[in-house]
Amino acid sequence: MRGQRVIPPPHTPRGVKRAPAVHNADVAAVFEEIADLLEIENANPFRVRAYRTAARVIGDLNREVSDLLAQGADLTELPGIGADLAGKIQEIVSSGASAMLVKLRKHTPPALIELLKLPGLGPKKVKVLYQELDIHSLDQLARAARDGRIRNVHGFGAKTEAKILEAIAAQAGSTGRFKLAAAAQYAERLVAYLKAAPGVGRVIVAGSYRRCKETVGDLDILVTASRSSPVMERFVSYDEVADILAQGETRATILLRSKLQVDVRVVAEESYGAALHYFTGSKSHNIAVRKMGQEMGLKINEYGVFRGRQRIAGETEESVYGAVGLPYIEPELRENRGELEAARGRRLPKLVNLSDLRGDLHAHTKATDGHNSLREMAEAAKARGLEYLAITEHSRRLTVAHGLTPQRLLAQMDEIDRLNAELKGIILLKGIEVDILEDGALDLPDDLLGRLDLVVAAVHSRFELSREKQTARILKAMDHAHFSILAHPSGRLIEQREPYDVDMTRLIRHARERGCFLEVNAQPDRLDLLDIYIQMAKEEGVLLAVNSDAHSAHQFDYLSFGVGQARRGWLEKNDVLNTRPLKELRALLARTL
Ligand code: DGT
Ligand code: CA
Ligand code: CA
Repeated sequence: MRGQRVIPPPHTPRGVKRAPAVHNADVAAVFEEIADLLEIENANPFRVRAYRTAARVIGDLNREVSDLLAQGADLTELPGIGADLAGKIQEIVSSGASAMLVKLRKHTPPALIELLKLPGLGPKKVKVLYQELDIHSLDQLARAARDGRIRNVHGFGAKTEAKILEAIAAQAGSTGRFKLAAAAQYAERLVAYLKAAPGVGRVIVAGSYRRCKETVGDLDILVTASRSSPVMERFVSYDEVADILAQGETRATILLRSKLQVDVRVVAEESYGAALHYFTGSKSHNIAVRKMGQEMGLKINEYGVFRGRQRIAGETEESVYGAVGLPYIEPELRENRGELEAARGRRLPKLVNLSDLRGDLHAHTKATDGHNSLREMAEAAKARGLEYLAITEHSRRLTVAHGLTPQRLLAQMDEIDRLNAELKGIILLKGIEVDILEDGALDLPDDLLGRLDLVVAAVHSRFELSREKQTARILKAMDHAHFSILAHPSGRLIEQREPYDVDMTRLIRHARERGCFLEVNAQPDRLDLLDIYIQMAKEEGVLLAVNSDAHSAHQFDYLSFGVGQARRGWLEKNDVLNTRPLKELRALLARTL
């Protein structure tokens, strides 16, 4: 068999690049995709089935169909293959492609093709999701699954919903890193599981996770226990384990089904601080601290701080820092970006906490692309201890999100007035997330914007503009009399879309001159502004708003990730606009030029 293969079709001229060998699996895949796309198009079920049958027949052949063709075999002798399909097979084998598939792909929204690639989602389900929930991207699918909206769709249920989440996570995992919020879902369940092992003291996730990095490569879990073997046994028998990569007496590494890798280390209680410091990192911070120790004649490792053979610290992280003459440094600062100098000079920031937030200045309702009513959003914000919530729908230009026209915005403003008269313990602010148009104008009339409590403005189009044009566009928007906050200032979507090219330093300086603000958007795929620019904004004296950008009532949960990002940017309570009481906030917003 082998010797007979790869005979080029007779019409292939010498020296012309040949298409790579086409295998039966390739032909089958083309037919499967054709069947899927036909099904989404509501094609005749018999036609769909014919392609599926052909895919199976070719896929199961014990000889390469390209060999058969090269030998002049008649493919219509195969079960289920008529003249039409035989012709298509010939086409695929000789050209490596199918004109029919190319045409079908052109008709189908590209996002649906992406969804189809997700294991467990066939064309029937994709079609239902598209039609009933208006889902046309992987991101929207993930959001809907997390919000529990998929289980209510006919034919789905909670189990399918969970499977979808797992499949999405697996796909995210294939890029190597996990977004912090996704990692948190796996970490929390695993930590609770490990805590139940016999003899366990503390269980804490260290590494980049503890430093609140926007993505994590793997989880590093530290456990204190008198005996390590029960912890190790329990860890490797966790029900989400796909593979045990390493297993020793006090450490093990596993791969979860989601493709997230987890390291666990068991240490004695007396080494807790030293081990936590070591495994929290960052590596560069650790090396710098160790060097300080060396200069003082100390040895620092994951078991403790030693002078000669004597252990002088290590039970707590404070004791480790104390041994080198430093105050405690918060994990989010440990990137060797000036925190050691600041610690030496006793100039460390007192970082903002989630509980410092008094309000949220960016949220959507089902009037546009959110999922809950005004009242539901207000109640959810109140339940989280917030005192005010700005409703900031998209503006008309953003048609995919059913952006508001002036009339619809006016109607919502009236509704907010009515609701505010009724609600207790929470105040809704009238706002908008207005589009910054390509020329820097805002997407709604000035007089209308002037009647709002605040104007959040954002770029949602023309990401590809040159640095010069993009910068000029946003600077001009900031000059607008009613501009309050620049939302998700860099425009990046983590691992999906790079930031647009813009001179962030100029935007920050301009914000200071105009008396306006920048956002730290807490959505897990945004976490935008980026930490280094947050720090720069702080140094320039620009306040930042840590906003959820919630599209449903439980997305106020995301605020904790926004606060994590703010902490990575060294922000203190006073650097954050929405830690201010409402009266003070109103005064600050009114100062916007
Ligand atoms: P990741 O997982 O890529 O998001 O980033 P990390 O920071 O969690 O890195 P990882 O998991 O490789 O290691 C966890 C911590 O262990 C790291 O933050 C610092 C510490 N560590 C790892 N390797 C070394 C090393 O060679 N020297 C020192 N001093 N510390 C290390
Ligand atoms: Ca890690
Ligand atoms: Ca690790």
